[in-house]
Amino acid sequence: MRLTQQALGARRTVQDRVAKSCPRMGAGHSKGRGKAAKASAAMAAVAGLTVKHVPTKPYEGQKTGTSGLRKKTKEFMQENYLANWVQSLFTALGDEIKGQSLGLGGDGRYFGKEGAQIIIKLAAGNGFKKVVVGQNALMATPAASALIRRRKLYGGLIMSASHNPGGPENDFGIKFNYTGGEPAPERITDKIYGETTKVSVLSMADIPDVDLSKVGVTKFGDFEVEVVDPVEDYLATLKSVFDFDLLKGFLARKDFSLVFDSMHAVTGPYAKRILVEELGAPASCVKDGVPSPDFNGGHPDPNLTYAEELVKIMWSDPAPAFGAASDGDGDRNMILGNKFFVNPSDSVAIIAANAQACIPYFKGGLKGVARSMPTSGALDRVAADLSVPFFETPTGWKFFGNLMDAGKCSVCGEESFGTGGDHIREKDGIFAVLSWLSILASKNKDVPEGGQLVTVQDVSVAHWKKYGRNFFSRYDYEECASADANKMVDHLRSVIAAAKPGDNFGEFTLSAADDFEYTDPIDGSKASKQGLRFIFTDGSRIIFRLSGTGSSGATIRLYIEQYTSDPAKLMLDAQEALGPIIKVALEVSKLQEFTGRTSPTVIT
Ligand code: VG1
Ligand code: CO
Repeated sequence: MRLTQQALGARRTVQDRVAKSCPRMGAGHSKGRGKAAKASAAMAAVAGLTVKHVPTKPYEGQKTGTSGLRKKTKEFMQENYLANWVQSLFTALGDEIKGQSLGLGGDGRYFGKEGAQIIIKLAAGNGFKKVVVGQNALMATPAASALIRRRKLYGGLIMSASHNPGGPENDFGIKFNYTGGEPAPERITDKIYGETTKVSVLSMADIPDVDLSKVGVTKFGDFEVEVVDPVEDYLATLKSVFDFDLLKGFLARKDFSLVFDSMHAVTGPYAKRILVEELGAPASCVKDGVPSPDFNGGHPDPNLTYAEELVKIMWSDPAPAFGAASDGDGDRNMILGNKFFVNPSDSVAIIAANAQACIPYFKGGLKGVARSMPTSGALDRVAADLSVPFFETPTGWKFFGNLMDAGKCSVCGEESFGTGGDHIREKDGIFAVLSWLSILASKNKDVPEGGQLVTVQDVSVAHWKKYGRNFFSRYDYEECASADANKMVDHLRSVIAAAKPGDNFGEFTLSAADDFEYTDPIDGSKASKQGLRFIFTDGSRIIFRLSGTGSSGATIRLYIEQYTSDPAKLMLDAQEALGPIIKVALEVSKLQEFTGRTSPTVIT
């Protein structure tokens, strides 16, 4: 092993940190010593490594939300904050991890590179044999899922706060994905939380920082770190799903053009490799394709508000035929046509309806489909039409994993710009883009160049004509005071408790009102309090939820849905069509009264 000057410097840094943290050992830590002794016995598993037992004290509130632990970057940068959570995870997993391989990467946000070094030392110190890490600590969330699956890793850690802004003043996050590449289920995240409340010692291998800028293997005794190209395994997975030749031929058409907005986040290198190098699109089609630690000061959330630059391009004249954006970690997507927005609830339904005909991976038909509860019922209609099983899960991708593992779900999605398939166990922004391009390629197969191209809008309108349209909108009220949001939720609970089927709410008649509860059909686990629902006799719905991904305050989400099969109404603007039911939602919740907010921060 060669140690560079930099690495030697880093070694001192680790030791300094260890020395610094020792004085924090108070009376409460005497118990920790006993644990440390136990830990050091177990550490013999990886030969040739010295493991330091760094005393630490629990931090409050290290509780996993909808998708991992997300906090302000500054909180994460406190001494041992990240290490405490990771150690708690490894402790929760127990002996299972000894001698295993761990995947690692992140969305490139501020503190990710430092975070990777801490995690590598903890992985080695806790008995992992190997860490497979993306070059420069980069790895899109769907790519991490693909990596875990392809390389049969024990699991992986993804450092990301997804669509939340990054940088020292904003957010950082981490989550664990399990052996199948799926986000850890609640039984694991609950265990991690339990450990974070009592963590007292960190087992850190005494090794220098690893150079993550170069692809290759570095060994420390029996432990090794492999730095990999973060696109490679993911690309191989996508090639097993899509017909790359068909896509390449389609993108070569002179009458078709596209723009992909990476929003200065992780998908830049993916879009360049996949769309440009593999599929032959011009390099100029990738917008803001260099990952930046603070996403260039932006909010890497692909919706009509935060991806406004892309929206401007798609509503200009002449506009490209196809536009897409993805979020910080590459699992969300927004699909646009020329002056046309595809609602994500429609997107998953349209992909499901066309999957068998247009995407080789699904050519045998779909095993089933699933959507999160607040997502519109457009997918339900496709499931009924295809006669395949349908599932309604709570918000968060972790609930789809069991269904997919059991072979009951091929395509699934969430209204929050999440779409995916069972090729991996995460939502997948580039999968959605390639799915749409496959649909367009296949529908335009017989259209001669210069002829009338079937557009994104044509595909969507044809879908509504066949199935009817589920108008859908989501109002987000970001960073409300938590106390105000909780009062509103309490109020809604009391309304629900008193409500009876047949009650009138404006022009709508109540069919049922409840707090959504889910029982996993595979393992029987229950998730309760997953969203307050008002379901009306015409199938319209009003849903309220508090976000579980924010890092401060409370974000209230209001979801509104109304179905029509009336051909005269199909082309209405969604906000216009939903006007009356939105009014009911605001009245019944007294949202303005409780929060003082007169308008939402983001409308989808
Ligand atoms: C939000 C979305 C949810 C999504 C989650 C993680 O959660 O509503 O559908 O799965 O973010 O997506 P919440 O609890 O804030 O509503 V990501 O791209 O942030 O990992
Ligand atoms: Co994301």
